[in-house]
Amino acid sequence: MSISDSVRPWESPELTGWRRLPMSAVDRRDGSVLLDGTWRFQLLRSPGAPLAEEWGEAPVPGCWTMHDPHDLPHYTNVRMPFPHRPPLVPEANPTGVYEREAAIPAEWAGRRILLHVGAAESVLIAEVDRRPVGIGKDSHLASDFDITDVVRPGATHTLRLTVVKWSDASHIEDQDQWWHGGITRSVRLCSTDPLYLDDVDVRAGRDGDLRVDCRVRGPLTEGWSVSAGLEGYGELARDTAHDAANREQGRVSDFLGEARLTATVTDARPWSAESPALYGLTVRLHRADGTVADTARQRIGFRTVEIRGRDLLINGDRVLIRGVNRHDFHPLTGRVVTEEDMRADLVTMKRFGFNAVRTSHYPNDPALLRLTDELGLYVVDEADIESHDHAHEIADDPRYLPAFVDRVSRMVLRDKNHPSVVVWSLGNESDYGAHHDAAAAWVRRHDPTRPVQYEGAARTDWASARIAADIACPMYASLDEITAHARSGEQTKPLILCEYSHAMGNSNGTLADHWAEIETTPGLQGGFIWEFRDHGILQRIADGLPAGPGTTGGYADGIAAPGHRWAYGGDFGDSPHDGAFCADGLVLPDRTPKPAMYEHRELAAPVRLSYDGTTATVHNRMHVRDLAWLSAEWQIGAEHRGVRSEPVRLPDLPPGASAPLPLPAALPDDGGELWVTLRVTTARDEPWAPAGTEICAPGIRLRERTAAWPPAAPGGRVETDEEGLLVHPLLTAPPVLSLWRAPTDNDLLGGAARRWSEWGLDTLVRKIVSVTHEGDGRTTTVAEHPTAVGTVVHEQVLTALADGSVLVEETATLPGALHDVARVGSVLETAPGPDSLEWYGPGPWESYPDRSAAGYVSHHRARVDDLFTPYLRPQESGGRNAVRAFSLTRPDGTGLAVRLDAPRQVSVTRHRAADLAAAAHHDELAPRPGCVLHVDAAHRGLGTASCGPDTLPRYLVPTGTHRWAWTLGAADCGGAVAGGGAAQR
Ligand code: IPT
Repeated sequence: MSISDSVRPWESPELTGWRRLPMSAVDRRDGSVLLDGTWRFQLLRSPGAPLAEEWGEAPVPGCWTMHDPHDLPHYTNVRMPFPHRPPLVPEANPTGVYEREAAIPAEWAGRRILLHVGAAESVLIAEVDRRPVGIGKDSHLASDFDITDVVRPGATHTLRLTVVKWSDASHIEDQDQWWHGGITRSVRLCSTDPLYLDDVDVRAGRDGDLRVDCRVRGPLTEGWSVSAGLEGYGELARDTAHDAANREQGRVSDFLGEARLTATVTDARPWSAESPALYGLTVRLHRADGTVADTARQRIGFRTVEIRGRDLLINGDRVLIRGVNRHDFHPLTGRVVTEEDMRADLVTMKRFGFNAVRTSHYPNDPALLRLTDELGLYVVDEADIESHDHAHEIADDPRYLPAFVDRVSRMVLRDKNHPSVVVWSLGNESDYGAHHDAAAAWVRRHDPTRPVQYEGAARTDWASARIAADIACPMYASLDEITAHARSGEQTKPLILCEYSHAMGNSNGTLADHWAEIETTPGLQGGFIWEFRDHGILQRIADGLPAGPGTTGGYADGIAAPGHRWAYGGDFGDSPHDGAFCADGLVLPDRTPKPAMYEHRELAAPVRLSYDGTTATVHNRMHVRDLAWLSAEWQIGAEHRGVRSEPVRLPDLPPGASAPLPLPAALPDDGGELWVTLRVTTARDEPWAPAGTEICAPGIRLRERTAAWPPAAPGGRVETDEEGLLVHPLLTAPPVLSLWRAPTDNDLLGGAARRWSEWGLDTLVRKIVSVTHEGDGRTTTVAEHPTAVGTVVHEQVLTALADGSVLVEETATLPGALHDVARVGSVLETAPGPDSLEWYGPGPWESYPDRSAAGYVSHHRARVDDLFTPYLRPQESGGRNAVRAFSLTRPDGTGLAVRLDAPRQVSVTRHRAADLAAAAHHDELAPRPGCVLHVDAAHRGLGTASCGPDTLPRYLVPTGTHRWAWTLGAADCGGAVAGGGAAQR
């Protein structure tokens, strides 16, 4: 019987590891042997099942759930995937056995040899030549085992890593994400001298004070020493007084040595997200003869984090936290992410104005923190603890106390030297118990330089003085609640939402409202959007399996290639499951930004523009940088004249300052609106953006429209059918009333969609009350639309205009019971052919009434297919807010042109709302040959009700009478969007 059979480490929460080495901040990759690649593999039914004769193969790192058909990904949010009470797990417990030979370098003779496993999910049992060498738990931190005694340098040994999927630890790794099994980070062999740096603890403040504490282990014969050099500075001084005091107090022994080095770097450039200045630090451990036994290299940054009153200060500055939550996710490899993947995630965040990331809900690969140090992102580093389903039972269950402290302390030990880490988080959604206080106490003692947060410790009392809550970090609190708290006089600490603005599907409504309050309300300091990326796994439709590692060409521009789809909960036959709730990111599974990213980018812009009627003013909104890294040009978008651009020189502006900006020289006056946009780009290469990358595009309106409505005099005849509906050669379906949209995830989970179906808005019935034709060809149709709670009366007046277009004037009166419909507007369908839309209004991005801060008013052009955002689960998509006019044309320029009486919500797609609502995935949708066109008098905001607050009352569609008017003409005879071409990017 093996150790594991008798101990059952997968059902022993008090066993957090066995013979696993203490965590350390010393990076041992240099000179190590990487064991990533193809390993022998078998998947057992349970940890006790016998091994088969035959071995298969598996990639390391890799999730077997992404390539082994016997155990596929399973998605649950809160619920555990099995009914067992903690710490128990099912007998059927997929267990992956990984094996390979490893040659121990001959030159490691006499050295200490370590086996390093980056991460394994969820229990790791390591053996060398069938001898157990250690056990590790915590699926998101490394385990290191000392294997010196069981290997021989120059020889080859068999490594076996047995990974048990379900364990007591699964109950505290119940994060909202796919369940996987596997070895998810790199495996290595490392070596050290017998005398080695056990740990190095760096403290570097913004004033340039540097302190390096070293712990040394090994044969500590008299005379060993440490030294260190800092790039651009030179050698650090030994703090002999500190070391002598240590010795006097009897704090030195023959198995643990401690030494402190210090420096005052008077000209140190502070590290910040805006200006992430890093300095290379090399720490050396010397033997008594002066030779170097061990070296630790690290890039460090000088920065100070403190809380003063209710402000979190970074280098003394109250920096607004524009954060996002990030999971380790990849659509082909599950939880395995490469350094390039991590860099791409972070670069995307930087390009879209984020300055902070929360490692929800576990420590990431150490590479992530090296990258946040380098690129400049503040990090809330979060421990791997979420006991959501059994939160209350576990938070005070003494069997789990060691695991809580273990997980938090090991994260802190590993990550403490990263300047980007500004806050420690004790985990997520695990109720609140003594274990949290125990872990917080450990952190306070070990690292008093950073605040500690845990949402659960202050859930009901944001001013709580609890040890685990330096920051009030609620999730999904409403804007009213947080502003009321900030104004209550009771606020005692910074309020930074750990999660807000749930990005599921077409979402992030009211982001601009949030930021307007945050920027003007002392005490509110930002938050972290939930979340960065949609967790859609690329799935082959034919066999239902994950496309898996190595698949190429499986997606592009956010869209799964033919024969594939983005899978979410339930798509692998997983049960119970939580459907598309894992698709709640700001970017699609392949990292294509959703339109909400542009909204965030503009709200977070380093440069802002204002106009007081005569003068334009540019504001530098940064804390550290001036404007020298940015270039700009004016884009002039006159309503009837197309777009042209003109260079502009940004003034020399220190952080926080403002200055007038000369407007473009010759501004057209064509009777229409006049907007100018300041297109701001990077002037030179930034580590996260090549020169020329667009950073923001703030716009200002210089003149309002003066032209009269309607744009042409009546004349001619309108053709209608017997129901009074327009008959027009460009249309296959005439304009009729629409009150519904394909429910967004917010509409569905927030309850609006259910109400709409109960009312019957999705199957609106039209009953004609009267059709009247006037002598001049005008047709007036009055129709009633009975719903389950009241009747909507719709009147449509069609008039032919002298320029050949048709004027459509409409009113719709909603009874009081229809207090929250999706939209009030017209829907029509065009004949096949037109495939390109040009519009005058905000753009180019998709926008909705409560998510419309990003667009700048200009002439925009896009292919119809590109207007539609492929949100993972098909839903309302592709809208453009505040459109003034548009033309929808074929490649030869012919098609239809629409002018609107006022800025209106418009959408042009290939799908009827009902098509979208009926489909669960995009492969089930057949694009229509023509276009489906919506022109809305009013359109409901998006809100974030799939998890959190719905939109604000002012973005709901009011009851009563709505009026709207528009003209429909041919694009080739006086088209709507005249002039010299649209904005192109
Ligand atoms: C919150 C979780 O912390 C996060 O992991 C995710 O599930 C998010 O919600 C929703 O997508 S918890 C929720 C119960 C508020």
